[in-house]
Amino acid sequence: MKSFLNVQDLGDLDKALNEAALIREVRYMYDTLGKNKTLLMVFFNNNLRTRLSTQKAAMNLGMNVIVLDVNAGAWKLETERGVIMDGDKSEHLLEAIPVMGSYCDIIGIRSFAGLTDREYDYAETVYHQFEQYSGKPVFAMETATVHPLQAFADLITIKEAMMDDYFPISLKKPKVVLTWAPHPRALPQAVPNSFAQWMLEADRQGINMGIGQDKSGETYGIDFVITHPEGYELDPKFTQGARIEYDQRKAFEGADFIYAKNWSCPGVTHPEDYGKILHDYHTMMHWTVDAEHMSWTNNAHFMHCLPVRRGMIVTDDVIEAPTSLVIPEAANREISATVILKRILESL
Ligand code: AN0
Ligand code: CP
Repeated sequence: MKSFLNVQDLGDLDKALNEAALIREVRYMYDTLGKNKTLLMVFFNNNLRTRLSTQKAAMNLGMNVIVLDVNAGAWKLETERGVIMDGDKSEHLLEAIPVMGSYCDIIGIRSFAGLTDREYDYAETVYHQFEQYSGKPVFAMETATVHPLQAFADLITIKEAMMDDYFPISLKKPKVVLTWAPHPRALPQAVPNSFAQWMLEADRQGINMGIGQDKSGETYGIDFVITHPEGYELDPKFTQGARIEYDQRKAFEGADFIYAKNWSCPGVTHPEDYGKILHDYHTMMHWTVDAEHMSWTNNAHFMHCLPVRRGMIVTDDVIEAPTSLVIPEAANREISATVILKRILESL
């Protein structure tokens, strides 16, 4: 694997999930694979889980790790071509990228959407510049439109929860609901885009989320539903084939997993609204996932990628409930990153 942005880059999801399960059990199985190989992580934005889990994953594989926090002491970087650089930016990304590439073997990139220029964000301009000019394999640690390490960790977490809930045999196809929830600041669409893309691909590939073998095949895959207020439609590039239910209560009925996330307007129907919060969040608090919302479900697990704002996205009791999966999800970021780095190392 030379690039990791979309679920298709990983290929067979059953194989990837089995690899993840193996690494979870025998974490240091490949601890010499990355000997004398260096991972460079480049952060243009804040993070917590991503830095720690990806660094840990690289260490599991015996790699060396260097980190660049672009906003903490590096030269301010220009990203657009054709500009006269007479402002505060001292260096162009087009020189900085090959320089960074010269010190490492693999590059991870965190570069959020600017949320002003839809075309620039959705073209994944910064990621593709790294791909083109670094000469090294690159992977997304949340870029403008995707967060595949998170979505892979979420898929692993759902499968593990299914196996715990229904052990020794699962004949159930899980109903997974992605719900929009209120937030005071405009957030990117990367997490919901990837989550939708991965859930739909898992369904398309008909992967067995439990461990049961139902010959009918009815239990394979995922029953995936998205619910959000009108105007927050995600880009069909990621959601093609998904069921959209504007009535949050109807969407929640019978759900096994509730995946909450805020996102700003993706600008699909109204490009001029791209990156905006469409309604004052005070008027949207009925979308916050609370105990009443969870009572509509099939005793669902609560999920969120974190960081999460309590009282906005979810109430304390729901996130603290034994059915909440937010901590295992974060822990599985180490597993998803180990699988991805292993695949990239194998292709060097
Ligand atoms: C980011 C986002 O919504 O994309 C990162 C999530 C992993 N969240 C915030 O900026 C709060
Ligand atoms: N979920 C996630 O990517 O978290 P951080 O932004 O804290 O890395």
